[in-house]
Amino acid sequence: MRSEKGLLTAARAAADRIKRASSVAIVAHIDADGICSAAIASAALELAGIEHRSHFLKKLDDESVASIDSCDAELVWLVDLGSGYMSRFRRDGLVVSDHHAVDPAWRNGQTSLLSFPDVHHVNPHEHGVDGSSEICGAGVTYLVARAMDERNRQWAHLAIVGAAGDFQDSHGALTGLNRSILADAVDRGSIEVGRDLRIFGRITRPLPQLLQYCNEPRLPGLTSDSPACVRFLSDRGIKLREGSAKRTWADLRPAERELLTADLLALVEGEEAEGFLGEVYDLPLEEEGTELRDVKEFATLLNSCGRYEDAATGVRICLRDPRGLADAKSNRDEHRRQLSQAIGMVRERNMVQERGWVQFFHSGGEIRETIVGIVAGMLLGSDGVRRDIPMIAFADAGDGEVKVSARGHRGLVSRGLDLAKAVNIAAGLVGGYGGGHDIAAGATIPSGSEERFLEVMEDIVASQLI
Ligand SMILES: [Mn+2]
Repeated sequence: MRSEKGLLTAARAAADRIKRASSVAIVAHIDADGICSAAIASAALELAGIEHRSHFLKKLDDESVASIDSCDAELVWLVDLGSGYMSRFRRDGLVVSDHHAVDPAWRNGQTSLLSFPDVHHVNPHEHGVDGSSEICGAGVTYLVARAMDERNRQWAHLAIVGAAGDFQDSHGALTGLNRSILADAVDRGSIEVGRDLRIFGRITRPLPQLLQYCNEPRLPGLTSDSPACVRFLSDRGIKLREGSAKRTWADLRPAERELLTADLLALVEGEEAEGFLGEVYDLPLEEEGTELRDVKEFATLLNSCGRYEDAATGVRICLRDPRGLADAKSNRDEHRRQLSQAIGMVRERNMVQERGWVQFFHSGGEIRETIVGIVAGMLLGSDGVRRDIPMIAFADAGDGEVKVSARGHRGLVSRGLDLAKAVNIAAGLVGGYGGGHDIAAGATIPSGSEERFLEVMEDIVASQLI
């Protein structure tokens, strides 16, 4: 049964426990939501005067569970991860604020954790609240922080950045508990809600590039075609520069924005148009003209920090360290350079192979496993690469394991594609594990099982799309 009250009660109990801690180790996931979660947790502990440090993990596994068990901090606070492993921890002094699916062994009460009474688990699924769509890890962590001290309401906007990072706004607006957290942020003046095209790069991308790189949804005749984008804008009398500065979507006058919005909406058809026009979330307290002014751009910046093992810089940005952004930018430039190099390599060597219902490439050890999924997504539907079937990418992950990334798009999802389900089943059948979202999923499988994995994926994807 749905009980937001139950969730808030669990958050309150966790908050009371944290406030009694002498030292806390925060352990977070490295994506945007995890970084926002860690920032909220660390700000709350700072305010409470509790000694703390943060650690970031790509994923939980036996090794990280063991290091959490043996961690010498008095309390370990896991944020945006942990729920799926509840039955495997063996320690007292544990708080988990997470929104992922809960370990069924723990739910059934078959856990040794029952013999560790000092454990607090705050998770929406335990209270009938949907953790995949209506609250993220940073949101749950925010509920705990707010219960620790009302002044932590100042970080409500970070919970919204986390939600955007986890695609919880992808249908055009936030829903459920995210909306009440949004109200906290609006109330504090840290977020302004607007209605606009939800096109990535509204604040920082020059107009032609904004259109050229628009991938969700693709703009027929514009995406990936730079001269066409310039023509499209000049045909409509839109100036590309103001003095020497390149104009962005945010610089458009209202009449220009209305004109472009109408013409761009007319280009996009059917299911791909869903959520294209909707709510946008601006961050008026952040530095003007930077990606920190838009939740999507903010989340993307944090993701790029995480991918380059610099989540700590992401936390500094969240907490408004004035030098954080410059440091993150140099990381991000490196990230872009590696992406374009990787895409160039896959294209030049014709590495993409088509099968009936999936296409794939195997990058071996040549593309970092942390970016191979983005490469797969960017290739999907680009020149000469099919868009009617999902893309699967393999990258060696060391230790006899291969990292798998599968990418679709909204059009395929609305036809029934569910990559999380497909990847989870296929990985399980070849001795690996995986999951994710319907539109994007990942797995780790044993080296040498790629062919078998592809066969299973093909069967499942076929049954989803037929
Ligand atoms: Mn998350």
